Amino acid sequence: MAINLQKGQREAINAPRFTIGLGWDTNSSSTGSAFDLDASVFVLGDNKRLVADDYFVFYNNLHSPDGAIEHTGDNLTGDGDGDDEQVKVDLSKIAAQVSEICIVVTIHEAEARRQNFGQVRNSFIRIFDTATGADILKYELEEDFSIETAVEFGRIYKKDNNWKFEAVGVGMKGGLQDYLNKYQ
Ligand SMILES: [Ca+2]
Ligand SMILES: [Ca+2]
Repeated sequence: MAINLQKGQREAINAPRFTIGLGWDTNSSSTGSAFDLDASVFVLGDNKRLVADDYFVFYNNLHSPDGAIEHTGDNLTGDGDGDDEQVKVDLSKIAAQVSEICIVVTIHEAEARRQNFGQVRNSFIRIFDTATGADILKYELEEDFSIETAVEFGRIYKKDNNWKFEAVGVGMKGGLQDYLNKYQ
């Protein structure tokens, strides 16, 4: 059974290959235009910067160069229960200098479409064992977001050679470029 985390809690990930599932529901009728949320990961070194530019894995760069991280593709609507987008991680392939994987969700063209996380419901991040499908952990974002257009759902980091997940749930008004400015 999955462990349900609260904001700020941490939990070990004891699986060499795991999948990060992200889900959300939106109400496009409230804004009149399509609502597209995007999951992205920033693969960072000890200095909290991208290991290299192409370690920014998102809908236009689905694989990290070491082959450890795979984004399974862009979901354009968020319709339905369960994971809307997924990122697979294979720790056996991960580059030695990687110490953190930061997972964010942004709203595509949020400003032009006048959309924000105040209109997003049922958002969660979960991690399961890719090989067995067994649930490891889940974090449902219960925060009442309003003007935020980007949210860091969680981060996975290496400590004493073990990998752990932290439920972050911190939003901001901005987009992918702002995270790139921070991590590049
Ligand atoms: Ca998307
Ligand atoms: Ca959904």
